[in-house]
Amino acid sequence: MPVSGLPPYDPQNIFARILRGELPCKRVHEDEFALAFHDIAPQAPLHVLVIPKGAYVSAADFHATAPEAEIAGFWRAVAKVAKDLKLEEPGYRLLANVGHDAGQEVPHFHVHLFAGKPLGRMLG
Ligand code: IU
Repeated sequence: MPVSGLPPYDPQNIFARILRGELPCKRVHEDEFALAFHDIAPQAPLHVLVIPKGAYVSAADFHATAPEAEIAGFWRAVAKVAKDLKLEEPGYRLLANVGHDAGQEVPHFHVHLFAGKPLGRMLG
């Protein structure tokens, strides 16, 4: 059972299939540790998802069980995406839903990157 209380990792989840190239995505960045692509239903002018290449159900699972190199590599990829898209100024938001109450829909850890307008204090 993963740390977040979600079911065990399902290798057929949609992001696993994107990682294997079975489904397309609008790729923004890819390296050894992470893949970043545009969200299919953007909630901001810019809405990118960054996912680790490893099989982790949630942020809780990832941070508790991934090797340090994968954790560092993943977060460096997140920062690189923001920098390459020139978002450091005026800024951006990172968000990760963990589990049921947060409304996590896809059981493969992902970070949402929102930008492109003033985002207010809180989402939904
Ligand atoms: P959540 O944090 O698990 O709720 O976010 C899942 C996101 O994945 C959500 O913003 C969807 O629009 C997005 N998404 C996608 O980009 N491509 C897909 O094929 C599917 C969901 I299914």
